[in-house]
Amino acid sequence: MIGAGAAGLYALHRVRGLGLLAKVFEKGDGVGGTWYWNRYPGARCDVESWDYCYTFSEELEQEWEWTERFPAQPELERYFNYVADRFDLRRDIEFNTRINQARYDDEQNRWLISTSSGETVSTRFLISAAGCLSEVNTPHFEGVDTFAGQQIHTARWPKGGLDVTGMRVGVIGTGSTGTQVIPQLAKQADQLFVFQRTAQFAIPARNRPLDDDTLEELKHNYHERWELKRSSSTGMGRRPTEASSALEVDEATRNRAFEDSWARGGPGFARAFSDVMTNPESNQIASEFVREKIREKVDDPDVADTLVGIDHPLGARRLIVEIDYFETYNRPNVTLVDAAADPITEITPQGLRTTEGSYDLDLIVYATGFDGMTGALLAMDIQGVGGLALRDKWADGAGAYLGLVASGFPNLFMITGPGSPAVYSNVIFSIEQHVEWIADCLAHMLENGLDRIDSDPEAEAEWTRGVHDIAHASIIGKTDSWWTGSNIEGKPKGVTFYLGGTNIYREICDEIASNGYEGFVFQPAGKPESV
Ligand code: NA7
Repeated sequence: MIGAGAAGLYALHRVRGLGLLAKVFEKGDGVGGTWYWNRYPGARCDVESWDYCYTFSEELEQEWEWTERFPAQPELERYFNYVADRFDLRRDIEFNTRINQARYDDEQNRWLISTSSGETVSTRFLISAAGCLSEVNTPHFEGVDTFAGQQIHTARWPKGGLDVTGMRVGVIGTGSTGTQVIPQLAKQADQLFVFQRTAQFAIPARNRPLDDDTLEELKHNYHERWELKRSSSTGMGRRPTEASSALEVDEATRNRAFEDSWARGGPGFARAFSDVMTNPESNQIASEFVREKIREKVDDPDVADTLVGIDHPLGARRLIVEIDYFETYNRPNVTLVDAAADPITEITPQGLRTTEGSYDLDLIVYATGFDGMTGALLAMDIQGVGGLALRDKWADGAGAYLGLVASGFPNLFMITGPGSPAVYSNVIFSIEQHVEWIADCLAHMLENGLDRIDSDPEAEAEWTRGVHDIAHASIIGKTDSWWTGSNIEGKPKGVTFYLGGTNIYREICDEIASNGYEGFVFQPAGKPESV
């Protein structure tokens, strides 16, 4: 298995349960994946703690006590460490080890894996739990190597922290990460310059500590919440609301609903009405509401204009959940630079230059995101049948049947791979669904003497077409962002995750399995196992 984040930990647990020998290779020196790497100040999950956790063990849910509505990185890292110990997972994880190459050997029907420690490992099955947001994107600027100060990507923040007291700091990027790190750095830095290329919608988190009553209710409602997660289209354990169209109600009613949703905070803002994500007129009304709220928070009207100069519909990019972000621009030590109107041209020994200005800096922080969905897989040299490189197979766009197995890459299961709901869902719940489906599939193979699974190219092509068709019909498919791969130069553009809903996706996966794994091709065990 590749990676000891949320997916790798659970996959190890389940695969062990089948009586198979398993080993996880993890490039970091600890567990937690995203929550191991992203330790920048302010790093916090934007899914509520009671949703962003495993459900496979009721004992685990009953034992673990979340402290906040939106858990911060240290708490999440503690959680994954707790899980690793609770299920005795560490003994089968090789830390500080990156998989450089995985090559399928047709003759032996085995994957031959080369690791950064020089080891070569042969395995029948390979499970990628490499993550959808783990390959860092650091854009290349002219002169980057000449900078005399320090440069750091947010996902590579040092474990011991970084004291920026008295520093002149530049932050590039105002996505979810930039929005979290900026208010924290502003408190310490002497001067903070924020380079914003695309203004974005952000909703207040209204984070809060969880009191005893809430915790007790959460534990008490474990089964109900699990059912709700399964039946919801995003894997969240919320009770469905009877929202109407934003156009069906009068203005006062509409405003009240938006105000209520705004007061509740969190990523569910758009659910105030049923059609914010589908009807451009409703979306426009919601967007204006948010713009106005942002304007109210910012003292300088010019700065406010730059922050609300948003060029896409609300929800077309991942909706940001913020804490004190917009208020940060009222601080005297914070300057917002409109990097769309005045783009960054180069890094200099002293700092950073834009078309119209130059900024002397001690530290440049890249909150510039990730090569999402496929980046981590393609960072490895993965070769399938006949030496076909995964990079070549996906040169014009990534896809895998159900997002689980890419044809020509037998016995390689991809947890939250391209073609599955992955990042457009409560990802940890999607991870559980994938791991359970894979474990059932492996059990089926073991019981039936099958030792090779591949996907049928036609079934894969049809599935991938369906994924694209749904994306084309949605506002997400029409707006550039990491969701469409357009943040990475040379990457084929397009949404690679399934937007049809996690509940429907689960039904399809289960139906395919119960129909004898339609669209997959198995081969009976033939040759004796090589050691
Ligand atoms: P994002 O959402 O991809 O944001 C990256 C930010 O970096 C975004 O504001 C980008 O501007 C900016 N960026 C990237 N390259 C450049 C260059 N060359 N110049 C200026 N600005 C640049 O990554 P995050 O880490 O914030 O969030 C990723 C996900 O993690 C998030 O959606 C959650 O799911 C958790 P752009 O918008 O491209 O103009």
